[in-house]
Amino acid sequence: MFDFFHRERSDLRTVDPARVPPGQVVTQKWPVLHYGGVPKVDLKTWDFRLFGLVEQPIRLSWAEFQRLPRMTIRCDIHCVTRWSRLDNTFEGVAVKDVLELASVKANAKFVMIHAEKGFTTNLPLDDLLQPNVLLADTHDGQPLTPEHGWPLRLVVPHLYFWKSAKWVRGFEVLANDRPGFWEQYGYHMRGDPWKEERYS
Ligand SMILES: Nc1nc2c(c(=O)[nH]1)N[C@H]1C(S)=C(S)[C@@H](COP(=O)(O)O)O[C@H]1N2
Ligand SMILES: [Mo]
Repeated sequence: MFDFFHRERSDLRTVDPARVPPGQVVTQKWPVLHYGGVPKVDLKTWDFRLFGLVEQPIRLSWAEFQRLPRMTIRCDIHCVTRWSRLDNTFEGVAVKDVLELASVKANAKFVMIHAEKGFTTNLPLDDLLQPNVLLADTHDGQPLTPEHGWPLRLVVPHLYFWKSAKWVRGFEVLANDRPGFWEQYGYHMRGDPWKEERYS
């Protein structure tokens, strides 16, 4: 039988089953998954844009982004392809702080995330406003590697990891939901791993 007191003391490889959503298998590695190639990014021309249903459209340079207040989260990753990676540390800027810069309009309900090379993913605004949702540039104390999204990726710990867009470049605030890249192929519009919202 599972004994979490023993695990806390000694056995880091013993996994608390309550932390693993249905249908998931825990891995110690961090797989790399994305469509297409790893984009080449130039920080001199990089920007992050907030547009759509906002009072004040915003364009942040990399230097401006670096000046925003930072925070660290510890979270588990759950990929729809059935691997989970526990205890990740990400550092970056809280998404709710970034959205506040633009002040979203009263009828805003959804956000389309835009990343390099036209990758998109959609999610409800309420999910993005959760306090531990981050625009992250480090993982476990190191700068993100290019294949994991350097210079900046979204991290939405409570949804399947395909919502956590790598190489993110902007948020488009919307009144009505619209499917992003994987969602157009049938992936779920929200993607809660605890409800196994894999496909629509
Ligand atoms: N820009 C971009 N972000 C993306 C993807 C992608 O194809 N392009 N794939 C998503 C998917 S399906 C997953 S599972 C995670 C994988 O992140 P990782 O490679 O850091 O594990 O990135 C997500 N973010
Ligand atoms: Mo994925």
